[in-house]
Amino acid sequence: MSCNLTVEIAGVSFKNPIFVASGTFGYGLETQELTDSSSLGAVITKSITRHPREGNPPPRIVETPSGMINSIGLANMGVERYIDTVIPRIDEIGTAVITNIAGFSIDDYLYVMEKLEACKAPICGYEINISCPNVEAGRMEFAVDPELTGRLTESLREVTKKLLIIKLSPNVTGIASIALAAEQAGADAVSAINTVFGMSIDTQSRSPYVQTNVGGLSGPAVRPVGIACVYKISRKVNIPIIGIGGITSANDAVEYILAGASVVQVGTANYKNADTARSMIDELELYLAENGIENLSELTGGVIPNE
Ligand code: RRO
Repeated sequence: MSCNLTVEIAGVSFKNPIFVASGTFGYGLETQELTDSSSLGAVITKSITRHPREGNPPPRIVETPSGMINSIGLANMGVERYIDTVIPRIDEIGTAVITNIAGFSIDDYLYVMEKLEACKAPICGYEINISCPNVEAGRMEFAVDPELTGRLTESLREVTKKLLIIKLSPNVTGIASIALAAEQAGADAVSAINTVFGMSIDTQSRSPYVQTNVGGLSGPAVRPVGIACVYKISRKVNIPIIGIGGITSANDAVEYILAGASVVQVGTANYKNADTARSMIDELELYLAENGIENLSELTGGVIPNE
């Protein structure tokens, strides 16, 4: 039996639903010796900002039970250099590229997007990071406020016809309300989740392991959090949901899809093995074949909730 893994989000077609998450795959060029990125559904870049950023002081990563805490602080090359050095090489990635944008004001986000639109960057869309847990200035201001999320989404929608995805934070009381605000303002999809606030302390030195004390927790430890967020969002919005958080196998991806995700992103697992996402594609095809499912879309939202 042949299974159809292709998925469409707002008219953009992807060869399969296995994407790699922002911040875990560089700009899509650094991993070429570690995996075949051309077989992935899409590559999401590290967040790009208006100006280059050094990020937070080290240590900025620590391993935790079934996961890790990061406090990178949005280190990136800035939009100018991204356009000069990465955009001309996008073809080498061999699959759809979605550029992740971060900022501290609506103006910041607009600046980066307008630059990319002006140079006709051959990317298929944008993932808008409103949910970085690791920067003090305007810390998650957009992610926690439906009105601000709506205003930002609306402003960006006016600038691009490309795919517009809003990446949500789990560190809020009502993630579905933020997703709804994004949908109503014209977003094509939402991604959920970014990392969960986390802290880990060395009991000898009494110092937190990351320099900023608190960071963002990711990996299998957060998978049930991500699945619950996707499930709650799917009850409130109609646009596609991109599931993220602790995915290490096709089975994990299927859990997200059953909860309501149309596609998924593999993040922290890339640090262990950058070939993880690629190897999940065959695994997913096997799952579909074994379960007599011809089209992946039949699975989306297929959870049978208890009464
Ligand atoms: O760079 C980071 O510290 C970071 C970002 Br932008 C983000 O969106 N999520 C995260 O866990 N870390």
